[in-house]
Amino acid sequence: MATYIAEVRSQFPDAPSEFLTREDRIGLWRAMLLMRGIEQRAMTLYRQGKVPGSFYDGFGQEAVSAGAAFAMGPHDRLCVLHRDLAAHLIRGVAPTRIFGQYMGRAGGITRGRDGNVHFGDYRTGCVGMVSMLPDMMLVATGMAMAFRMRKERRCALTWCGDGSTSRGDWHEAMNWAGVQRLPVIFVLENNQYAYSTPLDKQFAVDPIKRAATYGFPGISIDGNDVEAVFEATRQARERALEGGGPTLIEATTMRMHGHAAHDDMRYVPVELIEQWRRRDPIELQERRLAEIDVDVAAVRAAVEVEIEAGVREALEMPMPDPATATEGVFAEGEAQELGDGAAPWSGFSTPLTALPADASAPAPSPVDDQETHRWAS
Ligand SMILES: Cc1ncc(C[n+]2csc(CCOP(=O)(O)OP(=O)(O)O)c2C)c(N)n1
Ligand SMILES: [Mg+2]
Repeated sequence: MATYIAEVRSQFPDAPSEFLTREDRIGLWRAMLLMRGIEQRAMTLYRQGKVPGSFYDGFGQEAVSAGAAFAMGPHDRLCVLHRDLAAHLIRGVAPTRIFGQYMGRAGGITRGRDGNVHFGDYRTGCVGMVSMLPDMMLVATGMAMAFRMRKERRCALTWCGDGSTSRGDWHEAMNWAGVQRLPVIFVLENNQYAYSTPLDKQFAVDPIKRAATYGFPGISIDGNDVEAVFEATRQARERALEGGGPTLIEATTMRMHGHAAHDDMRYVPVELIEQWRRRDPIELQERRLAEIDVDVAAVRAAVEVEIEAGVREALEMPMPDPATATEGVFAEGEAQELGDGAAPWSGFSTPLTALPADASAPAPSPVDDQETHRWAS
């Protein structure tokens, strides 16, 4: 295991992406801080009995969802999994609605219909995950297929876990995406465990090697380096939009907490946790920002204020009216299209001329120009 971490690390320089401005780098850190702070606060609410069911978090894995979501354009589609809260935050979901969701309140995203992990706000272009893993691999592949058929210049992305790579639907999605050269990105969140199953009992061959057998590239990156995750996703998206087909990105990280709140993870060696604690993704990015004289304490303080305000507002939300329990469970009326999510990366919000002088840089797609996401014919 130690060798594996060293191998992954050696591929990455200190500043892996030249496409990030100072503000972008702060934005990435802020999203990770928000995710960790919200989940820590929500764990307290869970222990106080205010969050029903169980509680899943992505402590230590914040860079995987933050880095990948940040690289996606407003018209792109994201399938967000149970350890990827930063993606929802980056796409524009307010912390208060997330707390409301966790506590089953009427003001939560599903208005009290579901809890901690199964939600998506359609207005942000994010699809709520279904519980059967890894079915979102197929959903993302299907959306990419729709983009191709409608000649839209868009890309789909889904995260998936190491455990899900053993399921047939994972292979079906990989195969079809490869055969059709679809604009889809699979981010394999390799956090060393699937519940209590470690990697060496999950697969005999690193799943990243399987990408080649389906006809597209697979790359391994340091999943605790948010800028490396951003850059790998940015490149994969650029390839996908140019017709180059899918990419499998393996982001290697560690599940630092139990599978969920009920799991004391006594099956995980303590040394492994300690080893990864020294590589905390938030501390890594904080060191980078401190080197470029960012006032990290001020950013931390602002995030804390935002989280506390979010909790306060969510606690004031009413519980849903039981009489409405069957509303919104099945589709009613006209189908609602997914919306376009926030895409805070400066590569999408500044004109092309302001980007680094690189002929291969992707053309930014202004949010308000509906025609820009059409494929050039
Ligand atoms: C088909 C299926 N089997 C079992 C489960 C129950 N389950 C939920 S999460 C999980 C572990 C998944 O591990 P992994 O894919 O590595 O993701 P991680 O939780 O580590 O992020 C399991 C077994 C499920 N959701 N779907
Ligand atoms: Mg896992």
